[in-house]
Amino acid sequence: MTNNKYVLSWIDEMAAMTQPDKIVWIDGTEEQAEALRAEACSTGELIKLNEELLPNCYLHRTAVNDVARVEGRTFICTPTKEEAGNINNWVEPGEMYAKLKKLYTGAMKGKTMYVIPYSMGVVGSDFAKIGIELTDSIYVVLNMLIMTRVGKNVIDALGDSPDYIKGLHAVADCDADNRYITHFPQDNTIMSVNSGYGGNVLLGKKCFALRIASYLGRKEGWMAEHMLILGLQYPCGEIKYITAAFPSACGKTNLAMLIPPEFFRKKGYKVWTVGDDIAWLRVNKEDGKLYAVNPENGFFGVAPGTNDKSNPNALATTKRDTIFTNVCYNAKENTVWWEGLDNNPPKPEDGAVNWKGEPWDYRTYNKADKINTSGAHPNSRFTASAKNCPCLSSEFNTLKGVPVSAIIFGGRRAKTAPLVYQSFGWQHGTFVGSIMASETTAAASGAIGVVRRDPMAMRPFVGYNMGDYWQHWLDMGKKIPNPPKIFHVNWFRTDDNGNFIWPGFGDNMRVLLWILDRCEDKVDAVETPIGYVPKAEDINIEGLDGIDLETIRGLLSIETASWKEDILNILAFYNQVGSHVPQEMYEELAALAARLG
Ligand code: GTP
Ligand code: SPV
Ligand code: MN
Repeated sequence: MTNNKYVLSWIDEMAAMTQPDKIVWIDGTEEQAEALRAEACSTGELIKLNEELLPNCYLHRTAVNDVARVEGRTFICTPTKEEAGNINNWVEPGEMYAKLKKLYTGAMKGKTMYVIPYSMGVVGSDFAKIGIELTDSIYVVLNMLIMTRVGKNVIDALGDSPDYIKGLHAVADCDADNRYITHFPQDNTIMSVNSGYGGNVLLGKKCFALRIASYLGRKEGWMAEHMLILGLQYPCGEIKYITAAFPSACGKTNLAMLIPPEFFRKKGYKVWTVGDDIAWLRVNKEDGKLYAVNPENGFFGVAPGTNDKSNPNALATTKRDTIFTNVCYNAKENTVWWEGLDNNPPKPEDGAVNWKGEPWDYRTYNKADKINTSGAHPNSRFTASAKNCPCLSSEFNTLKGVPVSAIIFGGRRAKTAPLVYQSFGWQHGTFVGSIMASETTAAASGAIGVVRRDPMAMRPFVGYNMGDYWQHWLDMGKKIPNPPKIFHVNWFRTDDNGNFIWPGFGDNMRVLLWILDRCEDKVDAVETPIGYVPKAEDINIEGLDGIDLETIRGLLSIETASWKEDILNILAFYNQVGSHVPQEMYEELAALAARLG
């Protein structure tokens, strides 16, 4: 497939270590993909689903101990610990390479090594970057075929250049105690071993497009962020673009595919999806604005909670050509199900099988112990092709990106954070991003529902020192002549009974409209210690049942006491991030404390 000596010698070296029986290049053709699907079905790695109801769809189950990203086993291996910073796990590269060598040696014996040449971003765009993933998993190959752009044209675009990201993945024994997700930014290298779960093994995604790319972005003057990208179309036809960073399983896919409430839909408002998880951002020289592309080619979305009402666009996207991972199986129908899809779970007599592959009785479901009693794992996912998304933006394959009017940060916070507020400017907006906090979710292994700091929703994904990352945000602000405005939202405020107050989903459109009006100075706001907050009557609640002006006032209220309490937490977090925290961040914190009194 290539004469590129850098590629060939690296593959030789990796094959000598892992010792596969054979090496197969992935060429991106449908014939090859189909043969691999058939092979995976013959070994039980995939189950082919009902061709009439779910054409070209498959079910896969990962090992029970391997269902989410493992942040505790994810490492940034820079020459010094200081470069990786205090928030990342760090091991010196030589030591990590030695440790990994033992785990990889002979790991592909009796197996095939697949070589996947892929591009993050449209081949030929200034944004695009090339990677090659070596893997012994057909599941990984088939997911990468959906999530990235794979094929001969990628290898042709690389030519004889050494400029690509090397990725080595082996499932090995899937031993959780020897699971390592490692990054060597200085070597453009990713090595992943002993896992078969999405974010740990689809190396183009979090490993490359966020951790390695954030490192490259700092070096080269651009940004890689955990952000969705959407276009909001007004009745006049004009489209404005927004990016939003929410932590894992906090609503990016849902917001990106939003369907406006009927009242707005009838007037001609529409939302188009450019991306649901990752944005690469560059300054456009012509108009001085920040432009965004989605480097991915598909969606690796959370299944539970996805239904006809919450996200019909995502549901429609998964109706063909989709790989489902760790969802519930209906053997009678040969279909899949998950909690929150509908009120009709497969019954034992339908041959219901849970995400672990065991017979399942829906009547045993216990909200307090979802992992052991639900049909689908809380972090079960669909891998679906962007081209099947009914609301895919016509700019999805744009070479130059879409101009960003607003950047939104947000988290899952039962208290403290109001429905929406606007920062005072780029520097204060960077501060707002740096102090983000959110309840942890099932997307990463570990406790769920614990509030932690998750700056810019990038805590698990910055490939270098968090303090330097904040400095990069400040530096970028100075390089963007017409920067986007920066906002913060919280869809997850709860009442005294623990129920969400804001209806969320499609109704989030109402908040987006206020945000875009602010970008154009079309609406006033109230200046508060934390930023600009809407006047309650400026959030359009027409056609919204059960929510009145008083509820909106409550959602927008600022609990001064809990903000004051947070100041010390933020200070402690900054001290933990350490000596690289920019002085400006401490100044913003002091200014916030002063405004709160
Ligand atoms: P990753 O793919 O892990 O990065 O997650 P994501 O940010 O794309 O999260 P996603 O949109 O898949 O949402 C995850 C969960 O949040 C699902 O269970 C949704 O039902 C729920 N959710 C999304 N939007 C809202 C909202 O506006 N309100 C409420 N209450 N829940 C929401
Ligand atoms: C996330 O956890 O933020 C995801 C899923 O988008 S994974 O690809 O597993 O990282
Ligand atoms: Mn994500």
